[in-house]
Amino acid sequence: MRIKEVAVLSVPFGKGAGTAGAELGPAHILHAASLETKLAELSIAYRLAGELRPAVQPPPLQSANAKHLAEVHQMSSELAERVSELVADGSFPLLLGGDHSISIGTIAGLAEHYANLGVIWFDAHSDLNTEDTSPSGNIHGMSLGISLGSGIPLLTGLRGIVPKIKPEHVAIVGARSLDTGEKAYIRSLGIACYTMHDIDRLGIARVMEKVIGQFKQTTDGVHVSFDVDSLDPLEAPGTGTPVKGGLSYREAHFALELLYQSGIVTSAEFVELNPALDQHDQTARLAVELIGSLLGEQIL
Ligand code: 6HN
Ligand code: MN
Ligand code: MN
Ligand code: MN
Repeated sequence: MRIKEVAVLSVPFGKGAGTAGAELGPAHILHAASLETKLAELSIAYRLAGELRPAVQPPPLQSANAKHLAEVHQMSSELAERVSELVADGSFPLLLGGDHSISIGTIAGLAEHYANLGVIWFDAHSDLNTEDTSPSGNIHGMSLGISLGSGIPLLTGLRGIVPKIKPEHVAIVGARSLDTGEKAYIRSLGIACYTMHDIDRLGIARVMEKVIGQFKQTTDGVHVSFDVDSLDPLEAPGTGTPVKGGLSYREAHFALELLYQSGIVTSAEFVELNPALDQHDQTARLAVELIGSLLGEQIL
């Protein structure tokens, strides 16, 4: 990737998740785990672009099964605008979450610049629920579906582009906890979903080669949405919805190293770090290391 400058934007938002604490993520990535030290080591241009913190409490919105819809809507629309500005500036947006509902805003902002945006969704889950299928009502479990145009019109319609992304430009990596409605959705749209079973069978290298092959000719930008619960909880305990049997330390690094080498990535976000559940900032430190791999850190 030819990056002019990485622009780091903090999104301390946790109301899309069922467990509080993800709003503390950016502070821990920046301070406890020192992202700036890592970025400085990489000899790439970067700047801290501040944080997105909506000023006023929005009036509540009616919804059948979507908790904190008003807050998620307000955050998403402000984030979409900020992300769009960062891309217009020629920057590589690097978002620090926050829970995974922030992707709704991130992808809405990116979609203004990329007609064929690819999205690589590292996650134990697929976040493809709608109000009708969600077992929890937590919007962080709906964000990929919303970006694909399915779900609450207030959110799918952000910035007037519906859908933001096409099913053939999505790849989910690391899945191992899918709800019934999500499985049906994946099958009916033919979404590329590399489960942990696939990763066990093929190896992470082959999986990432397939993803890169899927996107290389057909997308005009690629966003990496990295939910830290894609990682095995033994490596990354600091997250609200941990699921056993996830990506190992090296599988995660290797996947991101391969993405760096591919040169296709144009933006990224690291989400679902919950410092309140972390152990001695282990997960925050791993997130910073993984950002290093995605941005070109090499062993030798
Ligand atoms: N995430 N599928 C579950 C739900 O409540 O919809 C879990 C979602 C987790 C969302 O981790 O970003
Ligand atoms: Mn997620
Ligand atoms: Mn998840
Ligand atoms: Mn979660």
